[in-house]
Amino acid sequence: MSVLQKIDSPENLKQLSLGELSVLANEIREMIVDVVSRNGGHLASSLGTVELAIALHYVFDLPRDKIIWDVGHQSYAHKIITGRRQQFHTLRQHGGISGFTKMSESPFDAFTTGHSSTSISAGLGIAIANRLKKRKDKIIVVIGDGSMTAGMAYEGLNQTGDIHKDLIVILNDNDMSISPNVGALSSFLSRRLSSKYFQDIRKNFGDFLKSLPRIGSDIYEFAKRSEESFKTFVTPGMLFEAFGFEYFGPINGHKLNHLIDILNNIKELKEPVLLHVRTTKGKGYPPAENNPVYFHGVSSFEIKTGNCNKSQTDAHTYTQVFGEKMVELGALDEKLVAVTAAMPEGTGLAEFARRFPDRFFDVGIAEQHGVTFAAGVASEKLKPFVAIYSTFLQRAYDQIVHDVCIESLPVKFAIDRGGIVGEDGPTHHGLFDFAFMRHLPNMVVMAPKDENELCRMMTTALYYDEGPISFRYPRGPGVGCVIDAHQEILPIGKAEVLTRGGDVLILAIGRSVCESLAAQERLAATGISATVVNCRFVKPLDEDLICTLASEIRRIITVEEHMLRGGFGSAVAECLMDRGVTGCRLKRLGLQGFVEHGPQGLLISKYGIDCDGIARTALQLCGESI
Ligand SMILES: Cc1ncc(C[n+]2csc(CCOP(=O)(O)OP(=O)(O)O)c2C)c(N)n1
Repeated sequence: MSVLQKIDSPENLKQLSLGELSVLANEIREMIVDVVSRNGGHLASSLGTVELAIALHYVFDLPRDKIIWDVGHQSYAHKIITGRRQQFHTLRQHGGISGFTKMSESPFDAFTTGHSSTSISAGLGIAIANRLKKRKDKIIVVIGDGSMTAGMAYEGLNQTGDIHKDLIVILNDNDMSISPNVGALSSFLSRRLSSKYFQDIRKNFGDFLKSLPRIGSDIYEFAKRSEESFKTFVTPGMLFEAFGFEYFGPINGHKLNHLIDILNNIKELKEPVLLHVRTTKGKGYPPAENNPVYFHGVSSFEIKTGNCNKSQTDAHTYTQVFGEKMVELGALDEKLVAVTAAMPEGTGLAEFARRFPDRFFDVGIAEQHGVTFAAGVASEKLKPFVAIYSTFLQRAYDQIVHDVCIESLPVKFAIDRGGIVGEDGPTHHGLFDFAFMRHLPNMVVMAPKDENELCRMMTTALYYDEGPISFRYPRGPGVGCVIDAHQEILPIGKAEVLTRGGDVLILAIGRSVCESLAAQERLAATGISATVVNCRFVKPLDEDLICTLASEIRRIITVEEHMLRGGFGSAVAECLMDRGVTGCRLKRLGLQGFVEHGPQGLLISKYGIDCDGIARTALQLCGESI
C-alpha cells in the first residue's frame, strides 16, 4: 500500500514520519501529473505547493484552523489530503471536483476562490469573526507573488496590520505570475542576493568590531541593536514590516523539515505574520519546471514528453485571431497601444509584446489600474486596446464608469472569454459583461458571430474615436472561416439579416449566431421558416430593424451566451416595449444562475442555448397561438 492510499484526512498525515511525508509528496505529485495530463488544469502552480500543503496540514488542525488558498489553482495537494483523493480523478469534470477551492465542496475549503488576491481580506474577515466568537483558531492565507501585484492584497495587509489581528500570511514566491511576474514589487521580492550579502557583511563586520581592542565589544553591542533597522533596508521584509507584520524568510518551500519547524514556531505568535516561502513552479515534473508558463494552466498532455494532445479542430481560437490582428493593426497604426493584466499569453498578446515592446503594457493582476491607465493613454489621443477576460473585467467596473465613460474616452475593450468558458467554472464564466457594459452611457457593445467578424470589429474599434467601444468573444476555436484581407468598418448599430422566413424571428448575438443558423436549417427541414439576424451590437441596438421584423413575424427568440437579466434579450424586450411594438411573443434564451464547471458544449446544450435548444424553443413557439 502506498503512503498516499492511507491518507483520507489530514489526521492520517499527522501519523507519518518525516521520511514518509517526503514519499507522500512524491506520490501526490505523481497523482497530480497523472490526473491533469488527462483532465487539464493548473499543473505548475499546484506542483509548486505540495510540500507547503503537507506541512500546513501537518502543523495546523483543519477544518478548525483554516487555510485560504489565493486563486485556489494551487490547491490540488490540499484537495487530495483533505478527503478528496478518491474523487481527484474527476478534477474539473462535469459533476466532479472543482479546479479551485469551493466552500460547498468541502468543509476544508474555507473560502471560494478563483479570482486572485482575495485571500488576505477573506482571511482577516474570518479571523475577526473568530475573535468575536471568542475562538482561537489559526487562519492561514497562502498567496502567490503574482497575486501580490493586485491592489486588493495591500488593502487587506493594510487593515490587518492596523487592527493587529492574528493572521498568518504565507507568500508563495516563485518569481512567476502566469508569465514572469512584473512590476517593482517583483524585483523587490527577489532581493535574495542582498539578503545573503547582508548576512555575509554582518558576520565579517561583527568579527571585525569584536576584534577591536577595548571599545570593540561596546560598538558590537550598539551595532547589534541597530541591526534590525539596517536589516529591514536590505531585505524584502521591509515592506511587510511597514504594514505591521512580523516577517520571516525567505525559506525553501520544498524542504519539509524547515517548513514544519518554522510553521510550528509561527503558530505560537499572536500577531500578523508574513512567512516568505520560495518555491519552484512545476516542481518535480521537468517539462513543467522548464516551461512553467505553458504548464500554468494546460489542457491534456502526454506525460512522457509534456506535449499537448492535439485539439480536434484546426480552426484558430478567437484569442489567436485577436493576437494576430493586433500585430497587423499595431504595424498599421503607431498610436495603437496594448494593455493586459498579467495575461500576455492568455489574451494572445505575446507576439504583439515581442514586436512592439514600447507599446505593450502588462500591468500585473491589476485590472482596475489597467483600465484607468488606458483611460490616461486615451486622453492623450492614443488608441489603447485593453484585453481582459470578461470575468476579470468585472473588477474594473467603476473605472470603466468613472474614468472612461464619463468623459467618453476612446478606450477599446477586447473582452476575451465571454460566455461559458468550460472547466474553470462559475468563477470564470464570462456571463455578466453585456449587462455591465450596455447600461453605460457612451459605451458601444459588440460581439462577433465568427473570427472574421472579430477582425472587422477590431478594425472598427481602431478607427472609432467618439468614445469607448467593446467587443466580446468566446473562449476556444472559431468556426474556421476565412479571414478577409481587407476589413470594412462596420456601421455602428447595424445588424445583419442572415436568412429570411416568416414563422419565427431569431435574434442572436456572438457565438449564438452560428447555433441559430444551424437551428434555422433544422427548422426548415420541418417546414418552419426562420429569419435569423446577427445583431452584432448589443448597444446601440438596431432598433428599427428589430421593431420592423418583430411587427411582421411576431414570434421572437433572442439567444445569447449571457445572463438573461440585463443582457441582450433584455435590451430587445426594452426596445420593443419602448417603441410600442405589441402583439408579439418573445422568448429569451440565456442563463439564469451561476453555471457549474464542465465542457463548454455540454453546458451550452444543458442550458438550451445550442442549436437543439433554439430549434426546440422555436417549435414550441410556433405551436402557440398569439
Ligand atoms: C483578478 C484575476 N485576474 C487574473 C487572474 C488569472 N490568473 C490566475 S493565476 C494567475 C497568476 C497568479 O500568480 P501567483 O499568485 O504568483 O501564483 P502562481 O501560479 O505563480 O503560483 C493569474 C494572473 C485571476 N485568477 N484573477
